[in-house]
Amino acid sequence: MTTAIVRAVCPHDCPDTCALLVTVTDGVATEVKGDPAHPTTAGVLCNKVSRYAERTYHPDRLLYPMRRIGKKGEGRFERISWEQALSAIGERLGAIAERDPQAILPYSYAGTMGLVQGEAMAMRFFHRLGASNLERTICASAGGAGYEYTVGAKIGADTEQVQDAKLIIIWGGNPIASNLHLWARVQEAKRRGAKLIAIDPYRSLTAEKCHRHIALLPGTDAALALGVMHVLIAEDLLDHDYIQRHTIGFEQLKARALDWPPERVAAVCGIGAGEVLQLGREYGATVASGEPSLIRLNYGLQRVRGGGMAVRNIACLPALTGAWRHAAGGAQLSLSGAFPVDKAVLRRPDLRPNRQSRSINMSTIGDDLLRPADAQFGPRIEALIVYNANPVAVAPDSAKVAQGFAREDLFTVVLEHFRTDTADYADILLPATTQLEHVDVHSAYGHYYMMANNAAIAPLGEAKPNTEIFRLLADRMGFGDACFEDSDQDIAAQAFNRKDPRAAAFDWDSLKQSGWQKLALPAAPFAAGGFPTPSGKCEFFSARMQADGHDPLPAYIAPYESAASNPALAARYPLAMISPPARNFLNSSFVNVQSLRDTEGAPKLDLHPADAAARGIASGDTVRVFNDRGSLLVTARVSAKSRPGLVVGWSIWWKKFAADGKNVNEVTSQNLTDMGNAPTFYDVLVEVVLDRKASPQP
Ligand SMILES: Nc1nc2c(c(=O)[nH]1)N[C@H]1C(S)=C(S)[C@@H](COP(=O)(O)OP(=O)(O)OC[C@H]3O[C@@H](n4cnc5c(=O)[nH]c(N)nc54)[C@H](O)[C@@H]3O)O[C@H]1N2
Ligand SMILES: Nc1nc2c(c(=O)[nH]1)N[C@H]1C(S)=C(S)[C@@H](COP(=O)(O)OP(=O)(O)OC[C@H]3O[C@@H](n4cnc5c(=O)[nH]c(N)nc54)[C@H](O)[C@@H]3O)O[C@H]1N2
Ligand code: SF4
Ligand SMILES: [Mo]
Repeated sequence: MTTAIVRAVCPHDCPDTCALLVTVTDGVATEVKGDPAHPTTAGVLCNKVSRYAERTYHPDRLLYPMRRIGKKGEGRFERISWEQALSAIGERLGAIAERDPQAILPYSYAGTMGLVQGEAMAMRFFHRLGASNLERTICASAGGAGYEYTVGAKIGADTEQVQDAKLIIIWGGNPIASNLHLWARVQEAKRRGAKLIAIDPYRSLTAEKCHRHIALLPGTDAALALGVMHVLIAEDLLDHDYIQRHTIGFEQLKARALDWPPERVAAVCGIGAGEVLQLGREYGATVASGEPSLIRLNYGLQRVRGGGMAVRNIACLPALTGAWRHAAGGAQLSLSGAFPVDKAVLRRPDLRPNRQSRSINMSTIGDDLLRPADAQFGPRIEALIVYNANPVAVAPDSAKVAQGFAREDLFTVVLEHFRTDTADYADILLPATTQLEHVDVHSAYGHYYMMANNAAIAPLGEAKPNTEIFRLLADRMGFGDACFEDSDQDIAAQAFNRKDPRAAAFDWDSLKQSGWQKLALPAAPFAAGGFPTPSGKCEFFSARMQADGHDPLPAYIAPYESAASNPALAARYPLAMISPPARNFLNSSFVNVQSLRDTEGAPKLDLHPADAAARGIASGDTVRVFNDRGSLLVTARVSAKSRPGLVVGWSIWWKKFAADGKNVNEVTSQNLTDMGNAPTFYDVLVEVVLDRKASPQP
């Protein structure tokens, strides 16, 4: 018996990017643990990835290439050889590309965050082919844009400093479920005397553990941030020296903020004026006390019409109080902007034969698959190659998405581990390797370490890494460029630009031995200003925003769908719905792992007792959630954790595990955010009724 411990990385779309130790006995992965030596992982993994071996050896793993024999969506396939699969794909893509390669669209997101399996070889392939570009907006592009306009780049407080903060505002995030290793540091800060405040329409697991919870209406965070500015300015709780040295536009911001007294803010946010005042005062008190305050702003607040502006407003706050002076202070959204990823070398956009090719937004794939060719849109989408993503379950306005995927004339290839809702629509289904079976290198968005993933076991069945599949396809298409010869190790070695001083120490051969290496960064990134904006300052007034057609100052943009912004719609659909991820799933990944699905039970909807009573609904009842876009059945859970008027549909279930074959994205819309062209998953009005047929009779 031979046993080895292999250094690996969690590949999932989670800020924590944990360092893994995989125990391999006689070629079989027997245990996946968190590395105790990695500073943020600290030997702990979440429930989901502790089950990574169970997921990898799952009896439903796709092990062979397959061809569809049933109707699209039915999920009936027959086994074929790799040779047959590659020929079929090569012939079809070749024929389409001859007419117009832009009729081919890649569709991928963050099934793996690895720089090798995520983007490198695939992007080289699609660039060389001249395919349409995919605008990857489904998660974070609204807030990313708002933060970058204001602060300059996605850089912020280092997670390793968080235990020293004295005031922590968890704004639109649920770290107990979605960012466990940050939460561990927040708890340590609490033990050391920090005050915790949660801002969230729902009393989440995290909000329950904070000292205070401000349960505002969804989509109103921008107004609350304006209210905080108002209090800071009216009560002179400002770091004048920091403002003068390191910001621009303070006088204009001041004039704007004075329009937002606590009473006005309270009316918009559906909270008390006293709550606005108290938040402003508590935040401002750190100026006089000289203690670090940290805002962890997250994704929950971005998935609404004004999501970009909300993040922008909040990102102004630490510059007003000088919180950036402290290593444990300032703000944290995503830290990905600190990694000098060598995108041009990894993705090779220079290979593109057609310099100006169109972009298709992944968040409107429902409409775009159904769109005919025209002068503005260009050719109809004729082929779709899906990898690292499950759009039939995760993209908004799902009835349209499914209708598009069902098009008989659409040629669909899906690279997957499992027969997901999307895989069911594939013409050709290809088996991909998991993180235990391939090599990768990772950046992170919740810490500052470059991370290496070694292959722990041989590929199962005939599964191949994404890279190898695109290498073989490049060969079929006759692409002779040398970059298609690069091995996965070669690509990993190209990941970070060593000319950038932050990654000067990057060396793949040593990284794969050690497992991780921290970027060279100052402890407090903006203590002495140096914001990577055009002005070099934190931009309260943003000329770039003005040029891009936005209000250059902090502003409030109301949701598309709310009682205040669309009373006619609210009369028919009075409940606001949000659909954050269930703790035991990772987006739609792990929903098919029995032990985790058992923990979640069935698709659930939380609603407030008053809303339940008005509809004759009790916990455990089957209810129908609907609006003009669609409807789905879920199990009601009556709970005062939801504010009145708010329902929470825990996500992201595979449709095929639901009684009616539907999930929450039946009712979400393809409306886009103010910035970043992102989806508005949490900007949705619905009605909920008891489903008498399906509910237990009293
Ligand atoms: N267990 C688990 N972890 C995950 C994921 C997962 O699916 N499961 N997904 C990963 C991914 S891809 C992402 S993007 C992140 C997402 O993780 P988070 O950033 O934590 O975001 P969400 O889970 O969308 O929502 C977090 C909180 O925002 C609240 N919220 C909803 N609307 C609003 C609003 O308008 N304003 C405010 N202030 N709060 C609001 C919700 O009630 C919820 O409690 O988590 C990652 N980690
Ligand atoms: N209603 C609602 N919808 C949402 C959200 C929400 O909060 N509410 N959240 C949104 C957010 S934040 C996000 S990020 C998106 C997430 O959307 P996706 O990025 O599509 O995430 P997953 O659903 O986890 O699907 C990833 C798929 O990639 C596959 N995969 C993993 N590794 C590999 C690999 O190495 N090779 C190949 N070929 N495949 C692999 C997995 O098996 C999985 O099926 O969903 C969005 N949708
Ligand atoms: S999903 Fe997040 S918390 Fe869980 S192991 Fe992966 S990186 Fe760590
Ligand atoms: Mo996400």
